[in-house]
Amino acid sequence: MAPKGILVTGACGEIGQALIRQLAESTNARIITADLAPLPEVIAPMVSEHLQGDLLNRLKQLYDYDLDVIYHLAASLSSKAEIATEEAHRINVEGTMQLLLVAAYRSQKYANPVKFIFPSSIAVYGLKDQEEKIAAGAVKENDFNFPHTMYGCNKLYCEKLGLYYSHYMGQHHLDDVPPTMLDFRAIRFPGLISAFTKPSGGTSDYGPEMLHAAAQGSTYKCFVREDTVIPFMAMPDAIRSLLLITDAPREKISHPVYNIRGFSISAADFRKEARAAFRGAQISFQPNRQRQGIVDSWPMDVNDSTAQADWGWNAEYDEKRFFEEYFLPEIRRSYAKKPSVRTRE
Ligand code: AKB
Repeated sequence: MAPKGILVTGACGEIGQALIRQLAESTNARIITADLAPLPEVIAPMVSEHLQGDLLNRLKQLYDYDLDVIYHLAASLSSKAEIATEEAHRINVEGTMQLLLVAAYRSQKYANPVKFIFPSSIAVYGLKDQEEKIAAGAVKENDFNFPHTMYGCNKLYCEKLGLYYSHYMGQHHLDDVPPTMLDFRAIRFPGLISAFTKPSGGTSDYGPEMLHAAAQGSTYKCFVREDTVIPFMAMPDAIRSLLLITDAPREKISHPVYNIRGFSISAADFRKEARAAFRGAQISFQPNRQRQGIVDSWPMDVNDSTAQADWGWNAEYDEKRFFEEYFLPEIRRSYAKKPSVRTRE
């Protein structure tokens, strides 16, 4: 049966735009969106209704919608959240908490568990130093849950809130007939890279920023060291993971939160790829202490075997396929008409 209503918060962000395109193509559900900003013109026709403004001011209205699935993408990302911690807490924690209450209320009232899909992040991990980071390798979900950032703390806590509202709220699991609980599912995303949009406010942004700058013929000063390694993922894989976890039967979801990975890559290797693809790409390294500290606390890689086992996850794009079959062809197409783009075929 087709879902009745899907809510996407943070609809104007990178994941939001890519997800809405995919949902509009693959479902006939009513798509309701929310964001501080108006929807981009190309996205607006795909959406039934857009709630513009602060999510926390639109909550009353949200209780009235017939929703099967909520993709709660709105967030203040790691670098921005470090500058405005209180605002980040309000957006990341208070916003999530209130939306969980909407989902919990609807699940119980209509005895139909609303699926609450939550993008968490590698920011929930906190490695002490380079030595620990290298020794840790690909981390598992329950390891190193000691975030160094406000954003990481917010994401980790919201994972716990999701587990609470989907399993334990009111301790009704101890009753003979517990009420229908919402269905919370979370994915910890690595850094994401889209060929169509550029990120802002995050710390993994140096990867996509460098590649987009090279494609546009602009110079780029990378704010982390050359030897920095964290996992990244192609945006189409990220969208596929959201749809896969949404569609997985509930009994297959053995964990409230899953790691997923695409490929781990160093900042130096991003530059190598950018230079090979775009003649004369001007990329230098000028590490920023605070932002470097954030990525140094994130793992080099994550272990996603639980997602593979539970809902058949496997990234389609490794590093080679990412550049050759997704990023370079798409970005060449999208910047093709701009004379400043000098590409090497
Ligand atoms: C960020 O850099 O804050 C995000 C993330 C890794 O969650 N892209």
